[in-house]
Amino acid sequence: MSINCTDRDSLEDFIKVNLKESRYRHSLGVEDMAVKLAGLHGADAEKAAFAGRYHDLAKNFDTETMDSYIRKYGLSEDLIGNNALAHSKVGAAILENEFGVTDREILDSVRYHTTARRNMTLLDEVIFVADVVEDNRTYSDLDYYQDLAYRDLDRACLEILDYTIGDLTAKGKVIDRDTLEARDWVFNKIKETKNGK
Ligand code: DGI
Ligand code: FE
Ligand code: FE
Repeated sequence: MSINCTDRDSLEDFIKVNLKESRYRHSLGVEDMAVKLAGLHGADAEKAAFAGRYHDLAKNFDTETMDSYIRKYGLSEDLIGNNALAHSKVGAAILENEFGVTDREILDSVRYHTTARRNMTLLDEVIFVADVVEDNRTYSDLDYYQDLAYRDLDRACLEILDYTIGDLTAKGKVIDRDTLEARDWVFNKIKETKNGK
């Protein structure tokens, strides 16, 4: 194991203690899918496994715990009371500050696994997509999105972002700026790649 992490055993205990059973299973599913996507698309499999396994470590915190971490690590006040957006930022802060994870790519892929962002790294894309297409997900189009993820990672990102933006819009929720920027960025990336061929 070449990834810096001061105490892997206690990190493992941390997710076992803090995650619900189904969320723990999802984490193992994201690890497996991230390794698979890394192999298919040329990302670092060891980093993909690590980021996949721990990406949701803060997901099941109660509001009080989440808010105390947001304050402790000086994260944006906008995250207060917003578990959906806060758990990825808090998760990255905990990995860095409490478990000595120093790998920037791993930390960023956890930090942006919910919203995505512009200029995503390959690892960002692997974790963002693996989160949505891992085997324990139960939505009806899962086969379609898995197949797309195996064939074309950028396209999978785009279609997931389009779905998420549509869904949040229908529910009248605020869409994070990073999500909108990610959508434009990957749309243009696909367009430019096609024009280059
Ligand atoms: O933690 P998971 O359930 O595995 O997956 P996730 O980290 O992608 O979280 C999904 C949730 O995040 C889902 O409820 C939609 C929400 N979400 C994603 N992008 C945005 C967002 N919520 C808001 N408000 N704004 C966003 O841009
Ligand atoms: Fe998440
Ligand atoms: Fe997840």
